[in-house]
Parts: sequence; C-alpha cells; structure tokens
Amino acid sequence: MLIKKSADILPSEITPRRVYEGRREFVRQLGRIALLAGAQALPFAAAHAQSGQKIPGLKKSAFSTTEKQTPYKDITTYNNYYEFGTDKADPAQTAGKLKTRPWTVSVEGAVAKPRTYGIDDLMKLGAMEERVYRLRCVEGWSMVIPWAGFSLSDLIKEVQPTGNAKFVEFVTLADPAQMPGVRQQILHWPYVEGLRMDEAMNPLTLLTFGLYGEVLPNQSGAPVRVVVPWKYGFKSGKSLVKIRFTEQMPKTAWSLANASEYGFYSNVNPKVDHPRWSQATERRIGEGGIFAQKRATLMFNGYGDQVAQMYAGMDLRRNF
Ligand SMILES: Nc1nc2c(c(=O)[nH]1)N[C@H]1C(S)=C(S)[C@@H](COP(=O)(O)O)O[C@H]1N2
Ligand SMILES: [Mo]
Repeated sequence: MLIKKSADILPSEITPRRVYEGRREFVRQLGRIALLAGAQALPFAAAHAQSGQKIPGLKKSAFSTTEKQTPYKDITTYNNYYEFGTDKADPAQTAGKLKTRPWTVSVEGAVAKPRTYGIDDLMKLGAMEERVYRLRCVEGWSMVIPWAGFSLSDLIKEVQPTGNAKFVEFVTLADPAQMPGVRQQILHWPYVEGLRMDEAMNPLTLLTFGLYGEVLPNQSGAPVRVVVPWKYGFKSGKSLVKIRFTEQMPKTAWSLANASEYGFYSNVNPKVDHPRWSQATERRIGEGGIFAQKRATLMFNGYGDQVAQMYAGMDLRRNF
C-alpha cells in the first residue's frame, strides 16, 4: 500500500510513548472524576477525553460474526491512518492531539435536504448497534472488530438523495496543524473514498462512532468513520468531515495515487491478486504474530450473501 516511505517525519513530532501513556492515564483519571461529578460539570473532559466514554444503549446486531474478536490493544495500536504517519504504531502515538469536539459533518451534493450535522446530533440519528465485522486490509492482514454505529442508509434517507445521486463521496479531515502526515506528500490530501449508491445504501455499510462499546479512539477514526466490511480496509475512511452525493464516480485518494493497483470497487476477492502480491490468504492480527498460520481470504470477505447480487453480471477482474 505504501508508495513512499516517510522516514522524514521529525522525531520531535512523535510523542514519546511514556508521555503518551502518561496523558492517557491522566485522561482516564479525568474520566473517572467526570463520572463522579457528572459529565457536564467538566467541560474539559467533554472536549478532550471522548475516547473511552461508553456508548449507551447498544443493541446486538444480526450482522455480527461470532468469531473471536481481536483484542482492543491490537485494534488500537496496529493502524493505518497515514495522516498520522505511515508506520502501524504511528497513529496511536500521534493522534492523541486530534480535537474531535466540536466537529461537524456536512452532507451535501445531490440531495433534497443538505445539512451540516454536529457530531452529537449525528450520533442520535440512527439506532446504535454493536456490529462485529471482519476487516481485511489490502496488505494481507485482518481483524475482527466490534464496532458501534448504525447503517449509513439511516442518514441517507434523512437527506433524501435526488435522481442525480449515483455515488457517495467521503471526505476526511486533512489538517496539517493536527496531523503530521498531512504535512508530507504521502497521498493526495484530503483522503477521499467513495461508494456506488447501492453500496452506500446496503445495510452492512456502517456509520461508525465506537468500538468495544466505547467512543472511537482517535487512531481508529474518531469521531466518525465509515466501515464497509466486504471491501478492503482502505475504503473505510476515518474522521469524516463531508459526505457528498455525486453523479460522477468520485476520484479516491488511492486510485489517484496508483490507479493500476487500487480500483474504485476494491471488493475483497481472493481470486484477483494485487499486482504485487497474492490476495488468497490473510494473517489475523493478534494470532501468534507473523508465524501464525494464514487463513484463506473469503470472497467479499465472507459477506457474499448480503452483497454479491449488487455485482451480478460485472467482471470483477476488470472492476477491481
Ligand atoms: N482518513 C484515512 N482513513 C483510512 C486510512 C487512512 O490512511 N486515512 N487507512 C485505511 C486503511 S488502509 C485501513 S486498512 C483502515 C484501517 O482501519 P483501522 O486502523 O481502524 O484498523 O482504515 C482506512 N481508513
Ligand atoms: Mo488497508
């Protein structure tokens, strides 16, 4: 996935681990105090200590896998979030500064009711569920993650797309002041992703606010991301600021970076290899490191029953 190795992140920009962990502990203490005092009494906690807060009223979902869930520690320390650096450990160390309140998501383009949602209003829009999904990265690793969110279709119905809405574009935050990776030309910022309208409306497509029952940590895409479980992980954009309905197929960050390697569809497909490696198998993170036995990658990441009919008659080798 990596195009250019970014060895030139200034060491001073990377928070030393002890400082980072110290801050986490401080924030955790604040959270406890906030619980005792009542959250409103501490505006600082509300503004800065979102990560770790419980998401109330989570319902179980019929879409969840019963597979063993990847430990929280692995999910939140082995990340791809290039705005915060290109090493897997970078986002956990550098995303702590990201300010996730106040935060707005503007929903615009070919819709009858465009609207800018404050994040807390957006969270109330649908029935929040826990959805345990497999996530398969194009690099050949996978995890099982208990997300918290609701179907993106709940939001789409609210804004009423017009007949011109054929695609949905997801634009994510690109703030050089907060994101060391954005100060380098790793990708064409902002990180943009997209789905066809029927894919966006598929009930599996999750507007995601949390994991393991708590608000998303910053490195996982706080305060809101999309999760599209039958596609390679890079389709699941983090820290969304804009959702735009378009007539034309969006130009995505990865296809702009390398169109021959990263297509618009990017459905998980063990029979269509990446030009530089096989996609037939995957390594489950948290299972015995690099020596763990690989497992077979499933067509549509195992979600074929819910999604295969959307691609009936399409040549998935051409539309990769
Ligand atoms: N904004 C943004 N979103 C992103 C990425 C990124 O670099 N920037 N990486 C993608 C990739 S390649 C993957 S595999 C998933 C990883 O999600 P996770 O770190 O929560 O497992 O996020 C995706 N979303
Ligand atoms: Mo990925």
